[in-house]
Amino acid sequence: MSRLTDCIGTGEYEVRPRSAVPGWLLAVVAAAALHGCGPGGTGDGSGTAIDATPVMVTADAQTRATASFARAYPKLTFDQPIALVRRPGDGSRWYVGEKTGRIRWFVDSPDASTSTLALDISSRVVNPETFDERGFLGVAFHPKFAQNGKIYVNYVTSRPERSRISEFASNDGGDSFDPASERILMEVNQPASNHNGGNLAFGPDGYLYAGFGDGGAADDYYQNGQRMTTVLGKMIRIDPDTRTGKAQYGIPGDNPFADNPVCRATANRSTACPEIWASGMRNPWRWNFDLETGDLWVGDVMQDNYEEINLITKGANYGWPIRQGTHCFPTGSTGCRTAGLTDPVAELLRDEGGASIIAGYVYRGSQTPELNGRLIFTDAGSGIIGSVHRDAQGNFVRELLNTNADYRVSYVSFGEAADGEMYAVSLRNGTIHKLILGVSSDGGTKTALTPATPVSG
Ligand SMILES: [Ca+2]
Repeated sequence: MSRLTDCIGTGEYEVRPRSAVPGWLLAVVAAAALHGCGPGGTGDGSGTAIDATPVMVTADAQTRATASFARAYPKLTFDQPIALVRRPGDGSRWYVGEKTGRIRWFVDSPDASTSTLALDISSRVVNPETFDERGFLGVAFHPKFAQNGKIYVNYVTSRPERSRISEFASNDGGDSFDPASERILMEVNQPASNHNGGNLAFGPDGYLYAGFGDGGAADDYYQNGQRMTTVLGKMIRIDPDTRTGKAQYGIPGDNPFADNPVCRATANRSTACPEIWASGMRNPWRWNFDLETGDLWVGDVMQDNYEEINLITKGANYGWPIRQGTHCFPTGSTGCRTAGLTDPVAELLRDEGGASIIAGYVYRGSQTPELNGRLIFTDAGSGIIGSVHRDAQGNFVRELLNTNADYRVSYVSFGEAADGEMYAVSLRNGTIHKLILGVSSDGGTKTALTPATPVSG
């Protein structure tokens, strides 16, 4: 048993490492400091319905794929990369978000050796040490970027410490972004350094989604998970192209609480925030839309024992801090409320390597058809790789594809290439890695492929 008490404001964690996993402590501390600590997922961009009580199958003995991360673009390293995105409809280059407050791009070629600085707002970002959940945390291109040149970023400011969602504009098609073009859409006070969420993505509906953690500390100390008068502990959905009232964004008319006045960073209010798409999250750090189905898959970083993969539907409540995974919280308690709460479709236990779940994309590539339609995930604390998919009966099946992955690397975010292949960034090493897949028929989860290029350090 290993116990991790994550999400303390200082980013310090108490861990009792498993002797069989050298380095666990370091890896978990690193991971938890960044994402650790956060529950829930929310929001479904497509309206795809799922059962309120998912049926979960966690293991089977069928032929399974194994997976590993192989170093890609070996001539390139970045400064604490946390995002890997593309311009809509363009596979010619990657953009890398760095936690220190910069965006760089490079030509998508295996031997790429240089990257170009496109935006530097590091002076506006709270000092982001490597093992700190604050910093520059997310970036998303407007779906009509080719026409309007706009991107959106999510970062944590200092004095006061707030999460900020801003728009920046490019006048040269994305070669650079003007730091003076910043339009602040939203700011949210952050009572503690951890659980900031940080991801941004446009749904197939054209709206901008964001995830916020519960405000930090531990045990939902600030009681935001179930509090509907704050966007903390929520998935939100806004329209950056319109304005509602005095807000710098619009409220989509079909949001669950669309008729309520917009939320403000510090305002006391009695009605649910109209920005909310789903609630009951702890720290929805990484999540993505399945471009084929529109499903929104959210990895919600949990506290003690059960990391969550959630499939988000409009208005659903994902339970934090009443539930953790498919269990009552606090761990070991019984008889908790379940009515009106939606459990995750899959969970990753602490003893399996769950510390800071990192949801990737639903694989839609062609190089490994046996993984088609599977949500790929990893964990920043253990490097474990797994997938979730629906079987023929509609049950959700979680499979662990690699339990021997390199826990030292701290993969914190995925990127989806134009051809559907999947990549991940290493916060710790500053490197980019491609998900390499193979097939094993041994039914065991301990057989892993050796990365094509060993990871150093
Ligand atoms: Ca939950």
